[in-house]
Amino acid sequence: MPGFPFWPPTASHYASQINILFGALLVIGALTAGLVFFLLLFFANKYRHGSNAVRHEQTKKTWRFEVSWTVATLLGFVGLAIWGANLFVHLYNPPADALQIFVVGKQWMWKAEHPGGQREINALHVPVGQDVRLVMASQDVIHSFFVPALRIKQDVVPGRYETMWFRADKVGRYHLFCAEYCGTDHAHMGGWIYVMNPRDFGNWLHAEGGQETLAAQGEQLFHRYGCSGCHEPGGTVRAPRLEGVFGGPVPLSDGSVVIADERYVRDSILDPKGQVAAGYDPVMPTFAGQINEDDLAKLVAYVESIGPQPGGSR
Ligand code: HEC
Ligand SMILES: [Cu+2]
Repeated sequence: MPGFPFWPPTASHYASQINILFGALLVIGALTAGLVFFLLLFFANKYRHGSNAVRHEQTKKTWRFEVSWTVATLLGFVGLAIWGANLFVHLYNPPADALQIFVVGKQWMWKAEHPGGQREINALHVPVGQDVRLVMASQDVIHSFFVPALRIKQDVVPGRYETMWFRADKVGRYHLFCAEYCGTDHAHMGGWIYVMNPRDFGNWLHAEGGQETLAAQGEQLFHRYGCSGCHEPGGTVRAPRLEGVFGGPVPLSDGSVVIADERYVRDSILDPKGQVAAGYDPVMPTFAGQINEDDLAKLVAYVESIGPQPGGSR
């Protein structure tokens, strides 16, 4: 519905779907409320004090009618719930080949780190028509990453990664906000999402680039923080090699199995005793409070980069 004046721009496929869902909710809600209020007023008038409506006669039982309209509205609203849940689940199941960008919220800015090492503040450049996956963290308090034009909003809670994805389908510049009150300058925490055609995006990356990739920076940190001392051959401690770990199942000492995603790697660094890899002693020290979100993103990108290689094995 182009030009509908109450909507922010609609810049993704997902956003159009949300529009349709919103329209359906509005129409069905209005019809249901309209019917209820119509009946309310109709009967209030019919049986008003002094009207000559028949009051003493009990009409025949109406249970068929009551059951069918209760079931019909129930089914209708359960249907809406399933429709909405479906869209919601879609938002948290990114395609495997999505472009991955780390986003860190802090008082009072959004910082983004691209795989090629490009960094930006209060701006996010993305190519049109490509799946983009955001891995988001907060450096301090709860923030909320909100892009009305993409119809995405995700709270970012300190201490854990949140992920979300989108595919913008319209070139342009769209507002980015923080939608969770986070202190004095909350109102100014925001910026722009720049959706570019792929060639412009390539040029932008090139112009911003010239540094090392996120994973290469992560590799340096891997040595600087002493991770390599344990995780590479020749270490004094018996620790798992991290090559090929990412993306695969990891058996834990408590018998459970988890998939090694960004969140797992992050937790392994900040809270190593929380999930101990099976067959190893819980001797890894915690790095909580020593590594900031920017560096964590780099370390995670590094561990990810040495994950399963195409055609390689664990
Ligand atoms: C003192 C030695 C030591 C240091 C230093 C160390 N680790 Fe570990 N790490 C271990 C051991 C032992 C395990 C296995 C037990 C566990 O899961 O806690 C492990 C587990 C892990 C895992 C989970 C691996 C798996 O197979 O599931 C990751 C990821 C990890 N470490 C990353 C790091 C990073 C990144 C650093 C540096 C910031 C680091 N480690 C520093 C000893 C160490
Ligand atoms: Cu905020």
